[in-house]
Order: sequence, then structure tokens, then C-alpha cells
Amino acid sequence: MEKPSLEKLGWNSFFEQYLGKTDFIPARIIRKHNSGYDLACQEGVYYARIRGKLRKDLPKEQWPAVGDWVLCTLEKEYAMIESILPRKSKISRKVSGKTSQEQIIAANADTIFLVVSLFEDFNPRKIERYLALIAESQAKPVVILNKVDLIEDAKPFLEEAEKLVTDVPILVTNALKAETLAVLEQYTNKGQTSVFLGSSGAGKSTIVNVLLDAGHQKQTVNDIGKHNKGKHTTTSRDMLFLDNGGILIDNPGIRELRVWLDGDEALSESFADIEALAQECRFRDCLHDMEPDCKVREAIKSGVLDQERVDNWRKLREESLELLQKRQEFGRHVDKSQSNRLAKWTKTARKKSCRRGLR
Ligand SMILES: Nc1nc2c(ncn2[C@@H]2O[C@H](COP(=O)(O)OP(=O)(O)O)[C@@H](O)[C@H]2O)c(=O)[nH]1
Ligand SMILES: [Mg+2]
Ligand SMILES: [Zn+2]
Repeated sequence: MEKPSLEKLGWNSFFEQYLGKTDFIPARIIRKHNSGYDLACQEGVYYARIRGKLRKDLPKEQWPAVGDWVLCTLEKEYAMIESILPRKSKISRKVSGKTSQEQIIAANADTIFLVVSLFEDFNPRKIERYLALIAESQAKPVVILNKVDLIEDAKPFLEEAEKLVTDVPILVTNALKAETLAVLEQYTNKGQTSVFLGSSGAGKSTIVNVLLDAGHQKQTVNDIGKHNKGKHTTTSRDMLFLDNGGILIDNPGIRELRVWLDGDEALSESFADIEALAQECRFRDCLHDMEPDCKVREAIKSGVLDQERVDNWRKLREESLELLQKRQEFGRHVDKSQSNRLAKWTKTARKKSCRRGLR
């Protein structure tokens, strides 16, 4: 049994800087169970639990997620997680229901592939929602328009998708034809962690399997992960190791994708086109509603901008605002700049509601 090097697990200078002098062992969470975790370190793969003290100190929403680097001690049969290293990125969603709880889907991803089926799943509003989530994560988004074999013409979809993004690569694939996935390789290089997001049935696991099969060298890290053997199907979130050193995290379809946004920066990034137009509106606090000289409304009128995209932008902002308010109510930490923005939004939202006779 070959032991994984830290590099093979995705360790790099970012995490090194936080290591300092310690007797604890750096390890990466490769799987989450109901009762604990599997983690991989230079000594091998271990079942792990969070040390009681840490469990008490950390709010549950901050507990380790797949992809996290932790420091641990090794007992004979299992490992104890002592602390979590700072995250390079994290992709989160809001827990379903009436809570303000964050759920980390995966940590320390370099690239997040958003897999969309062109056949049954192409919905610009849903794509925007995902992209806003990814923008918040600090990882680099790549959109995969999959199942191109099942549609007549991909061009209109591609054009539509291009309207939703700036500087985000869009790949068109047929996961049943491995050659079309070769374009993904530039993102799945040695030590790079990629997360696959998207609706159930979009083709994530199929793509992951093709990439796993595409390995040319002999298996190394995969051997130690017993659950990595054979065909991969998503039961829980798994981390998978490619022979070229790339690291993949497949995700089960997310049924309800409530945004988890810690402010409006991610939204500004995802909706840069609208934000840029809004800068040009006559009034600084323009709601793009009835105001004269509104560039956003002009763009909608002239067909440059979709009304639905603007509506979705509003909706996501409102969700985000609601979440921040809930977090403040529950006394969760909301930093100063966020609460300033919140105050501004609240004012804006109230104004808007009055004007529209809502609420
Ligand atoms: N025709 C076609 N079928 C695909 C493609 N990609 C995936 N599938 C099929 O779509 C179904 C769902 O794929 P799966 O990878 O399980 O989706 P996941 O839920 O996103 O992991 C499976 O039956 C796949 O064989 C594709 O590009 N073209
Ligand atoms: Mg799957
Ligand atoms: Zn305006």
C-alpha cells in the first residue's frame, strides 16, 4: 500500500503557511459520514472524529467539510481532529427550511464545475443562482453544458449561457464520448481540487468516471481509499484522486439551492453587467423601477439585458438580505462592512416595497 504524499492530497504553500510548529498531523477530509469522517494523511486513510473540545468550540456549521485540511492526532484505529486549517475556498449553501444556517458543501476547491444538462436542465435563472454561489466561494467557476448529443443545435444555448457570465469558461460536452472531456484536463492538474456541482442527472458522476478512467499511470492514492474502487456512484460527497494528481469532489444533486451569500460582493461579480449599467443610472440609489434616465431599464428595453435576469438579481439580493437579517437576529457574526451594506439594502428594499405597495 503506497502512502499518499501531502502534495498528492492537494497540500500547497497556502496551507503550509498556517502549519507552524506542531506535533499534530495535517490531513485532508475525503469523506463525510453521519458519525464522522474519513481523512487521508501521509500515514494513510483513517476514520476520524472531532475532538470534544473543538466540537464544543465550533458552531456546527463550521465543522469540517469534504476538502478541508485539518490537524489531527492518530490513535491506533482512528484519528482525532484537533483543528481546522483556514480555507482557501468554500462553497456553501443555506440549510433548507427556516434557518440561517450555513452548510459547507466542499472546502478548498480550486475549480468548481457547474454541470448543466442541455437536454433537461438548461435554465438561465438556475445557472445564475449557482454562479452567484460559486462567486462567493473563491474558487474558479467553469460551466459545462453537457448532453450536447441529445439536442439539435447547441448554439442558441451557448449564446444564452454567454450572456450570463463574464470571464467564465463554458465547455460543451457529451460525457458519453470521452474525447469531448479532454478540455477539462487543463483544470484537473496535479494538486488541483475540482468540485462538480449541478442538478441530479446532469452528468456529474459520468464525467467524473470518465476522468477517473482516463488515468494512464498506475493507481496510487486510490488504492488506499477503499471506497474509490470500481465505478463511482455518489452516495455521499467523496473525494477522488486522478492518476495525474488531480483531485475531484463529486456532489449529489442539490435539491434546494438556497443561496448562501455573505454580502453583496459575490452578486456584484455574478451580475457585473447589471452593476456596471447601474453605475450609469442618473440616481445613485436607482432601483431601476420608475426613475428617469435608468440605464438598466434602457438596456432591458433595447434587448441588451433580459428582464428575467434583472428580476433574478433582485431576488437573489433579497434572499441574501433576508439571510443577513436572520443571522443578526440569531446573534451570529456579521462583520461591519456587511452590516453597513445590509443597512443600505434594508433602506432600499423598504423604499421599493412602499413604492410597489408590497409588504
Ligand atoms: N446522452 C447523454 N447522456 C448522458 C450524458 N452525460 C450523462 N448522461 C447520462 O445521464 C444520466 C445521469 O448521469 P449522472 O452522471 O448519474 O448524473 P449526476 O446525477 O449529475 O451524477 C446517466 O444515465 C448518464 O449515462 C451525455 O453527455 N449524453
Ligand atoms: Mg451523481
Ligand atoms: Zn437604474
